[in-house]
Amino acid sequence: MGNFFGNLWKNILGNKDVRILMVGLDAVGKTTIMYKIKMNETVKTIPTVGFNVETMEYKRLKITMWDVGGQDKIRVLWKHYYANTDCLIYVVDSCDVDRVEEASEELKKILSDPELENACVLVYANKQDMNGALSPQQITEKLEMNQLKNRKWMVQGSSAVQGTGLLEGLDWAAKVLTSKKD
Ligand SMILES: Nc1nc2c(ncn2[C@@H]2O[C@H](COP(=O)(O)OP(=O)(O)OP(=O)(O)O)[C@@H](O)[C@H]2O)c(=O)[nH]1
Ligand SMILES: [Mg+2]
Repeated sequence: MGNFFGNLWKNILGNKDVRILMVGLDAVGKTTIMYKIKMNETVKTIPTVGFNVETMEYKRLKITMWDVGGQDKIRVLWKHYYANTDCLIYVVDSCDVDRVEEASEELKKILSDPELENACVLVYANKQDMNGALSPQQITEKLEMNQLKNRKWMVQGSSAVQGTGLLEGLDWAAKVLTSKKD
């Protein structure tokens, strides 16, 4: 009953709290993406050791977005951020053909964790502004997204430095999250 009124209230006020976790290999553009979305600015980044967290209101959602560093040695820490995640944003450097296999393996590992079984997955095929970038369709294939079962997912091409594609992806996530029951 309490929950019923809680949800009703949220619908009236339009402030549903959601948690978004952003991970991906190092230097793919996660921190750049987060601050581009938050402030519409391209910030100068250094490799993230640990995490950045920001809150933002978007389309009737109050989003808490976690951006966790992706260097090899600290990937073991990702799992500590999984609990209560509504949406996973997985960022890929579309130009880094040499590491696309590694990116695919890491994503599979992440999605095998039961704590994330209800999370939707938005993949940013980032750095589309650079020559030689794999297309979002090619990234979809390399990551074998079509093999995902019982999971809402989308692959969105983006350029964090130009700001393209970011809101299209977030719009998709917002639609999924607003329609999702608590
Ligand atoms: N050309 C281009 N460069 C980008 C893009 N997004 C990020 N970069 C650059 O890629 C480099 C790494 O970006 P970060 O945002 O620090 O990467 P990260 O994923 O947060 O890296 P870690 O914190 O180490 O996990 C920076 O020099 C960015 O300016 C993009 O869309 N296009
Ligand atoms: Mg970072």
